[in-house]
Amino acid sequence: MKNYNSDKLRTIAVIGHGTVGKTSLCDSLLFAGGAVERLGSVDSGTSQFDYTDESRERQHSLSSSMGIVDYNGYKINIIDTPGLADFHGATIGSVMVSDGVLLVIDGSDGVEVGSLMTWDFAARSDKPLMFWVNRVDRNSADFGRTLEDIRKNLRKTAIPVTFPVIENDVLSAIVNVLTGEAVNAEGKEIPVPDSAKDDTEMYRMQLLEIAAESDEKLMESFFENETLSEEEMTAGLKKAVATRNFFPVFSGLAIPPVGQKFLLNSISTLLPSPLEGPPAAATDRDKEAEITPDPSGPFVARVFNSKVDTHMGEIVFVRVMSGCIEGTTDISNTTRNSSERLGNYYFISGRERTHADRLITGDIAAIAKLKSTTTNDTLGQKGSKIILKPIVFPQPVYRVAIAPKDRSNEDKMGSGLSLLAAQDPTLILRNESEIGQTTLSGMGELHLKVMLGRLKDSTGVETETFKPKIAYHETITRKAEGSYKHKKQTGGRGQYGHVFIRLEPLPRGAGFEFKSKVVGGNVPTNFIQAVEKGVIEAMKNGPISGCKVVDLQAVVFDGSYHPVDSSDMAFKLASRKCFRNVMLDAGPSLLEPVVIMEVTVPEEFMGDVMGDLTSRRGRIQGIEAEGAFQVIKASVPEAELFQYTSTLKSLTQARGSFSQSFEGYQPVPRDIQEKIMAEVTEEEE
Ligand SMILES: Nc1nc2c(ncn2[C@@H]2O[C@H](COP(=O)(O)OP(=O)(O)OP(=O)(O)O)[C@@H](O)[C@H]2O)c(=O)[nH]1
Ligand SMILES: [Mg+2]
Repeated sequence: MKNYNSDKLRTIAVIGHGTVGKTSLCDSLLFAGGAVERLGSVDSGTSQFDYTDESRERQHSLSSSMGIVDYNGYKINIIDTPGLADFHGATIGSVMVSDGVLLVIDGSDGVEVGSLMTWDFAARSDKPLMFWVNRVDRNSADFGRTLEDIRKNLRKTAIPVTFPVIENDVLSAIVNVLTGEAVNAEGKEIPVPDSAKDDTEMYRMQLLEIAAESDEKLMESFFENETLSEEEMTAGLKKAVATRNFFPVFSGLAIPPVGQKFLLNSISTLLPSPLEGPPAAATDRDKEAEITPDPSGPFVARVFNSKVDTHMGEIVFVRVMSGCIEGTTDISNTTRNSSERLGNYYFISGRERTHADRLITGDIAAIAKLKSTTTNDTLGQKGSKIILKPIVFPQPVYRVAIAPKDRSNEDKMGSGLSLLAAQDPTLILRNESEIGQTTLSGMGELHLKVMLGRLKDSTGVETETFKPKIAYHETITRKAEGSYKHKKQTGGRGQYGHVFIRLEPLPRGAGFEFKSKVVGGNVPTNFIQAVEKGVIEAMKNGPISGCKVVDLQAVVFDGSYHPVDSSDMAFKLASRKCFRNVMLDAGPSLLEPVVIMEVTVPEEFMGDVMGDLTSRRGRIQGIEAEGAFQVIKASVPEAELFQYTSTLKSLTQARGSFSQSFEGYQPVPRDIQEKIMAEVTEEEE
């Protein structure tokens, strides 16, 4: 593949709700742009984007994939992304490295929850955005209604650059408002149908206005001449796209391809080049810095994705944010402060890969054979300390306990899952010592299923998942004191330790304090530490449920010793027993972890979702409107939230989403405490 300079590069991430036809559209763009001779199809398993077994089996894109079109002297990188929310980590990464995004909307269904979610990704990162209204030939499709829906739910300045003409219920043309061209449903050029002339004029006026408004000079020129030259129009629209004041709307069919060339043209003319994009936020030796996209600047690249490729092994995907390198170069992974040798890099388009000999600002490439580089790392020149501001990925909210089916595979499972978790920031593996389980958290049930499928394919390890144990805590509710004498006379040297301990509750979250108020050397100072150790050990397994004990102060205030028989061990044992007895007198109670939930749902589901949260012992703390959605904030015990993702899906027809954060520990109500204690005893038995 020939080398392109930065001004001739464009990267577009194709985003949107699931199954609206993103992958099909990407395949059709490769075909229309002449990158492939045969049109790939998701339905026949020949897609250039959904080509892995897992995506074919599930009939969804499960990670991002790349395509390249050489069009009119421009190299257009197309990144297809998953529509399913479970895989939005990949979608966000792709949006972050694009010059602009293409939000695909179904011509019948309009703006859906996945459209809103992915719109948000682009909005948060300030990316220029264009729409593609797909499947406009369906009987149920209505371009005008869809446009209204976009304008109402997303942005008013969504204006068609191309629009469909329906005559006698069939698609007769796609008209290009900017160029005055049209194609019919077979993709052949035709004159603009008479029935479409009024709409063409109306949309053209809207485009003129938005172009003129983008720049004062253009506004003057518009007032003087009542129109703009073609050049002025393009310049004005391009500026309005870059500043997110204008959102061009395209339309057509992914299958069979209609309208693709108009889109490809506009990607090169309306989207900002990598050099025209904003600088990237970063730190340089811990000071804030901005990385200007400049081919002659220092080399800086962002890793936005990584995976294991069947041919190349582990590969990472990067976007070059600045600079240019050629051939093999020693570079630095500035995030990990390690060195890497960059020599095996490729441009990937569908199933094809081409060895590259140069990487320049704006390029998207796959790099093989790096030692320790993974998603969200920054690569830079040797000696560089520049670290790009990391991509913010969503917090995983679906957590399960996990174990290998064959217990001897424990280590293999751990290393396999660690690798997957390093590649996918929305997957988190933890060894949770407090509950004695390994847990895996992801975005949803399907996400974890797919990841565990990958684990099995790559390592052969099969796994089982369980409901994770809850990390209950125990505490006390009142002051109490008592003593314990550990005394044993067995043959030779005996054991003797005698302590008086007082326990007092501390505020929630305070943890543990230990004090000695022993006077007169009744417990010699050298044994005090053993007394503290005894208490700490006893606190690991509380007397009511075997859970960790927290939020109390223990004071050893008296005792006695034996000059020969006393030892650390004897005092530790005495203190453990004493603690246990005193704690049972101090009104022991069980605490449970509580999380703050922020559940975002369309208004119509608010009642059901709130009712469900309340039935989970949740306390509603507030409700706020966010566009067409309501955000319910509630504090809910973690024990009641297992697989909430699935519950919310069924309660809201998959239109709700939520995030959660740890709030703290709260006392468990009496009746429930008894149930839990019964469960714990059962488990122990
Ligand atoms: N007739 C027709 N079918 C289409 C069109 N676009 C997509 N489809 C069909 O819609 C289904 C889903 O298409 P995909 O391209 O896989 O959708 P997607 O948006 O990539 O889906 P996810 O990857 O799950 O987000 C497939 O069966 C396609 O054949 C279109 O323009 N016309
Ligand atoms: Mg897809």
